[in-house]
Amino acid sequence: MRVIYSEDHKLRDARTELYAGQLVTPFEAPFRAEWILAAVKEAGFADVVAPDAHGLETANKVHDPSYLDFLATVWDRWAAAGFEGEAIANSFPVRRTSQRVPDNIVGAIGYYANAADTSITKGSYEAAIASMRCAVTGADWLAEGHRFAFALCRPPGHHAGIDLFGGYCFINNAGVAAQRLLDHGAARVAVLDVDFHHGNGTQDLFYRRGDIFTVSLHGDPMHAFPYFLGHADEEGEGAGAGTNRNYPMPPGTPFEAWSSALADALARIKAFGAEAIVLALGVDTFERDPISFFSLTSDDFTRMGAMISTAGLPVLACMEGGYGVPEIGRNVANVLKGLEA
Ligand code: Q9C
Ligand code: ZN
Repeated sequence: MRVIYSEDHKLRDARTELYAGQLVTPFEAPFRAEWILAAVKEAGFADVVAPDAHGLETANKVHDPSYLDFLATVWDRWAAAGFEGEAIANSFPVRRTSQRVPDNIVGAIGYYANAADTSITKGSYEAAIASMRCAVTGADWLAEGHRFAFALCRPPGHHAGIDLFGGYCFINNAGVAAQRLLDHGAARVAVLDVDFHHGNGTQDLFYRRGDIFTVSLHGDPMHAFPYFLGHADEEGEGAGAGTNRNYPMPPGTPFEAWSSALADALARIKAFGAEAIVLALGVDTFERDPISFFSLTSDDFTRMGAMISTAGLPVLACMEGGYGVPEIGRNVANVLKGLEA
C-alpha cells in the first residue's frame, strides 16, 4: 500500500462554514488529514510519499476548463472587490433563470456553487491542486502494476461536478484519477463511493459516459446532503445509460444492511468489466460522525476493506469525508488493512 500525502493541504484552512444559520468553524479542517496520516503510519503503512507535480491535463478532461480557471482566480477577484470575509456564494442560477456566467464575482461564485457551505479562502485552490496531485500520483502507481494505493486527499473531491464546487470539494480527485487510469490504457474503470454523502459530483462528471461506472452508497438524499441528487432511479444517460448506480439508505443504517448494498455494487462493478476501482473513501458512515446518520463501527471498516478486496481488482483509495472524532484515523487505517488482508 503506497500512501500519497502532501503538506499543502494545510493551505486550505477556512475560518467559516455556513451551518445551521451560523458561521461555524468548518468540519472539514486540517486536523483531519493530520489525524489520518498519524493513524495510518501507526498501523504500519510506512510507504508515504509526496505527490508528483502534475498539471491540469487530466482535470481538464473531466471538469470545464473555465471552471478550473474560476477556481484559480476566485480568491483574488473576491479580495479585489474589497470584501473582508471569506468568499461565500449566496445567489444561484436556480429554476427558470439564465445560465450565463456573470462578470461580477458574487454572481460568478454563485454560478459555480452547488452549496453555500464551502467558503473559499486564499490558498484553497493551491490545496485543491495538491489534493488532485495525490490522486493522480496514486493512479500512476496503479498503472505501474501495483495493486493498492491510498491518496490522502484533502480537500475532498466527490461533490465537485463538471463546473461546480461545494460540500467542501473543489476538484473531483477520484474522478480525475479514474480518467488518468483510462489515459494509461484501462478500457473501463469503476468509481465506488462509500462516503456517507452521495457522490453527486462524480455522478455529474461521468453520467453520459460509458467507460466509467459510478456507484455510490449514501444517506438518502430525501434526508441528507446533497439533497438534490443520489436517488435510485438515476442510472446514467446516453452512452452512459446503465453506468450509474445509487444506493440511498435511511437513518440508522447498520453495516449489515449497508454491506448488502456493497455486495450488490461489487457484483455490478465486476459485471461492467472494470479493470480497477477508484474508492471514494469517506469514513463519515461511522456511528459517531458529527454530521451523518449511519451506524458503522470501527471494526466494520476492516470488513468493508476486505469485501472490496474480494473483487480482485487494483484499488486506489482517495480520501473523502469523515469528521470531528478521533476515530477517523483508525477507521481509515482499518479499511486499508482490510484491503490488504
Ligand atoms: N447537516 C464530504 O463529506 N454540510 N462533504 C452538511 C449536514 C455539507 C460533506 C450539513 C456536508 C458535505 C466530502
Ligand atoms: Zn461525506
